[in-house]
Amino acid sequence: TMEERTYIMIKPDGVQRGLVGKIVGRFEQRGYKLQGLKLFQASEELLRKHYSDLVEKKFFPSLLEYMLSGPVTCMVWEGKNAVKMGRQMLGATNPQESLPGTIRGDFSIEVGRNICHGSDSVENAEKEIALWFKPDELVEWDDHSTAWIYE
Ligand code: DAT
Ligand code: MG
Repeated sequence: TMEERTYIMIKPDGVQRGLVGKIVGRFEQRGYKLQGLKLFQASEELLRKHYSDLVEKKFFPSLLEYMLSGPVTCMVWEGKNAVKMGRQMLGATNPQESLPGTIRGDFSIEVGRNICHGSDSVENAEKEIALWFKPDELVEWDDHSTAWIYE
């Protein structure tokens, strides 16, 4: 449905490399609606929850160090098929397999510096939004371009 939401996060490398505006712009220009946006320094506790399915992986310590190395940019984007389209816009997890035209395919080379995160299911999107945002940080608003984006 049009109300589907996804959690997209620009990782510390994306922030440090000055890619926040470009990445926000891609979701805006596609027609997704911004519901929340903040620059945020993650904590280890939060990242252990966010990546709870990966804590046993051998790359987890380096993933944790990377994600703690500087601020991230947290976003909620809303629109038709936001979760699936969001993943498509990010590109494959490993930038060596990400197609040109995707965010990872255009801006990154290695899996350990892959610029961005996107929820992988509607259920996980709602969990991640609740994990990274307080309810009053999300805004309900009328987007007047909706009628020009959806038929
Ligand atoms: P995604 O970020 O595409 O959802 P994921 O949830 O499987 O991928 O993994 C989360 C992050 O962990 C990923 O963006 C980069 C890192 N990662 C995943 N697999 C890795 C690997 N084999 N080696 C190093 N880092 C990896
Ligand atoms: Mg994932």
